[in-house]
Amino acid sequence: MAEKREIGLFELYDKDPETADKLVFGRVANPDRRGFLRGAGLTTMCAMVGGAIPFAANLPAGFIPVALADTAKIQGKDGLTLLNDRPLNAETPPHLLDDAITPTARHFIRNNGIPPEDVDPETWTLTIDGLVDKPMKLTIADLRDQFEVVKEALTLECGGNGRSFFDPPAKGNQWTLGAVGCSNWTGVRLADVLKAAGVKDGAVYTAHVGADTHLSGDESKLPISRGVPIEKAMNPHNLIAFEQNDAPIHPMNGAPLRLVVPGWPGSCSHKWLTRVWLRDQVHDGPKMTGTSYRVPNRPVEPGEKVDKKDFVIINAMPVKSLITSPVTGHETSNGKVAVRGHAWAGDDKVERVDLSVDFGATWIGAELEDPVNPYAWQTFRAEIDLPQKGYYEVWARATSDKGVAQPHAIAWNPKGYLNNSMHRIAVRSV
Ligand SMILES: Nc1nc2c(c(=O)[nH]1)N[C@H]1C(S)=C(S)[C@@H](COP(=O)(O)O)O[C@H]1N2
Ligand SMILES: [Mo]
Repeated sequence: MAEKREIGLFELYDKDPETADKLVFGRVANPDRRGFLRGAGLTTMCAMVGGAIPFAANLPAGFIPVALADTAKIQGKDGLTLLNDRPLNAETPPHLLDDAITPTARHFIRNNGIPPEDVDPETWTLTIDGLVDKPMKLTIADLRDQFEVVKEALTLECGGNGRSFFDPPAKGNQWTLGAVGCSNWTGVRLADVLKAAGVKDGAVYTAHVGADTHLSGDESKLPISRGVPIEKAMNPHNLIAFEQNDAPIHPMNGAPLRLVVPGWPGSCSHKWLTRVWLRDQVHDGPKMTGTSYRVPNRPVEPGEKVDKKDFVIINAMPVKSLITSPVTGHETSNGKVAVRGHAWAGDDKVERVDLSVDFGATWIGAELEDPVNPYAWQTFRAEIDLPQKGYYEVWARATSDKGVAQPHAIAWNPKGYLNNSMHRIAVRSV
């Protein structure tokens, strides 16, 4: 239903609830109540929430039924929470991220524009140009034939994951915890392809281009084009991927070809990839400049105004962990709680994960697995005794091999990036 509209339902409800109501319910609602809902609009709405809405007339104007926001009916995706429909943004509830390898159906989606339709993997090409000795144009078959094909589990996290906890709030997608995943990706090493093209001396930065289109419909504009310093680009774990979990990439995760640049903001991992351009300067494409994917060069007060010139590009993502079991709100009747989750640390390795059930007074070291390969998240687990009946919180704190640990509080920044404060879940012993 999103295709023919100029803007998304969420944005429309935000900006113009009356028009949104008219579109969705087939009539303009009363100022406070939707009144006598009937006709095609209501039928459509009932179909979308999966049943009749007996009290539809009481739903205040401008309210989107929660069921619509909660169940993203995106083909091939399962249980994601929809944050926006145009562009499509959906995250995964923590308990659905329990697997060591994130199933494709549960990998989050972050789109900045409109994905290409009817992509043909047979005719898709990737151009490597700019500061290279031999510019190249490669099909996916060429990539498979000419380069070593590798498969790795790679952690991908949006730079804005955790933004919804910012106070004062930061504009943008209100990600809670689930703009992260660790799927298996199969492809060729970006570094191998760049080496084959011959990186010239003056190349300092990559620029990534994809086939998605700008929300405005303006074909001369790219929705996003970011890049990384050449040193990061040459890291052997960056892949030009054509498979996700041993199958074609999900259309919303960048089919048929995407970059996976693990450890850095997800925005470096360009989807629907058509071109990697080597530049003699820091790339200045859309979402690369201004305050996009940038943070102040110093700690700032929550709410502080920061001059644009004091923003720096985010490189590696910070150390972080996520409790994936039990689900928050869990009740235990045997005085024990088995805790499990994953931890990751940008370009570094996680050295330990500690858990607390007494609001951080004491910590229990969790069992921590090695990553299956560099840049895969690491699973931790522990069984904890709860001393008496009552309410507890489980807090998780990962520490990297550089000795850097997750903070209690958010390091606030104007655009809401890099929230790696500890994950807390509620548990009751009953
Ligand atoms: N072409 C293109 N690539 C893109 C984006 C996009 O909008 N267009 N979004 C980026 C951002 S901000 C993130 S966090 C990741 C998300 O990858 P996923 O949607 O596969 O989870 O893709 C990145 N690659
Ligand atoms: Mo992102």
